[in-house]
Amino acid sequence: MLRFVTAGESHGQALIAWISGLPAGVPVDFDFVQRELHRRQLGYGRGGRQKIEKDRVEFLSGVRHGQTIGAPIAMRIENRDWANWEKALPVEKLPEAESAERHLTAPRPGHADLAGSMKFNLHDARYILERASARETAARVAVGAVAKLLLRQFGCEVLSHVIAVGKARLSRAAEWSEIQAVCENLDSPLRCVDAATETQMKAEVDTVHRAGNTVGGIFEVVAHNVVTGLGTHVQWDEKLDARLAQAVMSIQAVKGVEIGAGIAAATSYGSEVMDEIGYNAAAKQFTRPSNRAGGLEGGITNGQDVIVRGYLKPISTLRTPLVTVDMVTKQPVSAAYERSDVCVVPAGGIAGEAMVSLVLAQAMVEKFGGDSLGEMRRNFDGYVQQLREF
Ligand code: EPS
Repeated sequence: MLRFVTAGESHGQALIAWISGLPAGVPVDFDFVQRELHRRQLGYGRGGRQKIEKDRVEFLSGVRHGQTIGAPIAMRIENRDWANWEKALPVEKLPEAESAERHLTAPRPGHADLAGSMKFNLHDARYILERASARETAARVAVGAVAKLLLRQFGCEVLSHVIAVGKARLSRAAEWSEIQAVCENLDSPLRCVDAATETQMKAEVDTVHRAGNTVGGIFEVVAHNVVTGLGTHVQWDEKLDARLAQAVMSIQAVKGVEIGAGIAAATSYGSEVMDEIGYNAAAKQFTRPSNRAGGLEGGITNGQDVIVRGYLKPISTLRTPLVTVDMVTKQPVSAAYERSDVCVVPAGGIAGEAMVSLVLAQAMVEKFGGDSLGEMRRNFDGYVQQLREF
């Protein structure tokens, strides 16, 4: 079973990522993992924090001589900002340093601040927001990168692009080659495949930035070359579309998840939604003229690209703050503001790639198993042969 968890707070010493259940013998491309971390930090509309951090993964276990050994992999990502918070958030209780503590009692509407403080019975939202922060996605991207390395062994690649920022929206489908190109280009401001739409997206970011506001949007994750038959229709919690939806919904600020034509399909007729089936006898392959199902039918991958969209609300830390209530005095006050991103949609997409990769890697390990990559590959190859002979 492939499992992963993260630990760490936004302004603590470090983020920790842990993944277990990978077969032994998966080559680890360290530059690739570091590049994934770097990709998450990019994007037009990011805040001051990304100027402080230079996220890098240190592997602590489970990888030796450049490959996995089947043991749990632990990774550490240093928070450079810790140096500025060491006095405010010491591990020990230091009465002499109480004046340096940075309590936060004006919860931001939309953030976990108030609900979390009430639930944990803490009159300081600092303890909640430190963990609720999307900084945690750096750890997910680290484990996601390892999942990508496994998928890569079976020819599968997972990338993302931005299809909407505020009201600016890409009005056409993107080709896989376009998504590859825009992901290659680390100078792309918002990872949008269409230059004119990207200009409109940047204008949205500029407008809200000037107003002290924030803006959300939509990212689209595409998994290319996914084998037919991952996931199953037989139980609700084993359906791969449901598992993908949970994984992407769990990303901070994501409020909706769509698979394929998802939302538009609800207001279309059946003939406009389904992907007709053909057969290429020479290639011994079933074919589809379209992919509105987003690569999933009955909770099972059908060999088409898997397409998952995450809908992000605008982030809840506003420079022009909203009205809230102080958790201690119960008086109306302005919501807390320290610094903030204006738009995190490109970064959300990188977290989305990680989550989709992790779910696909889990499904691959479940279906093809094996303690070593060689054993898993034999199982995979035998199954692919079965598909060819179907
Ligand atoms: C983030 C780091 C955070 C925020 C952001 C994501 O850093 P700081 O709070 O120090 O500015 O920039 O977190 C949020 C969007 C949020 O709502 O908490 C990061 O590294 O991605």
